[in-house]
Amino acid sequence: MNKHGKVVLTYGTYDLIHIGHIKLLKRAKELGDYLIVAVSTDEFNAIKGKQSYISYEDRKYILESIKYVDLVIPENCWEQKIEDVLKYNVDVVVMGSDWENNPNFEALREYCDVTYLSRTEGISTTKIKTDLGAKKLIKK
Ligand code: C2G
Repeated sequence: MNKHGKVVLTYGTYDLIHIGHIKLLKRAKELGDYLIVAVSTDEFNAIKGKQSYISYEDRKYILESIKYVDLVIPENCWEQKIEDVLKYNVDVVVMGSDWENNPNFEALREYCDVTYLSRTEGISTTKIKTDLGAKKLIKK
């Protein structure tokens, strides 16, 4: 808890923000009063084997513009999660169901609740990139 009430924390890359991200953030906020998003830095994305199209600074700016989001912090590594939970007095960590039972999140149950929410089907940053790439090929 913090002065705003129940604190929710979630992690992600949030590249090319889409409806799946927004629905996750909306439902995460509904679980508490204050939503913190730890957004992957470009360097951490490289560790995750991902390269985002939108820079960290711009992904942070976009997330800060979303009405469900109260604070955006950097996600620099896998290991920072316990520190984040303690530092921000987090009550619940929320992730999409593709992370269900992942040890990185299950380990947090000693410190806070952990909840997985269903992923929004039919949309992903990878699908957007693939579909746009394919369309470009067809146009030629
Ligand atoms: N998500 C969703 N529905 C989708 C796509 C994504 O609910 N169609 C959720 C994911 O489950 C995740 C969040 O939106 O909880 C952000 O997704 P990504 O940006 O793809 O995040 P990811 O690369 O999974 O990074 O330490 C954990 C990682 O940083 C998570």
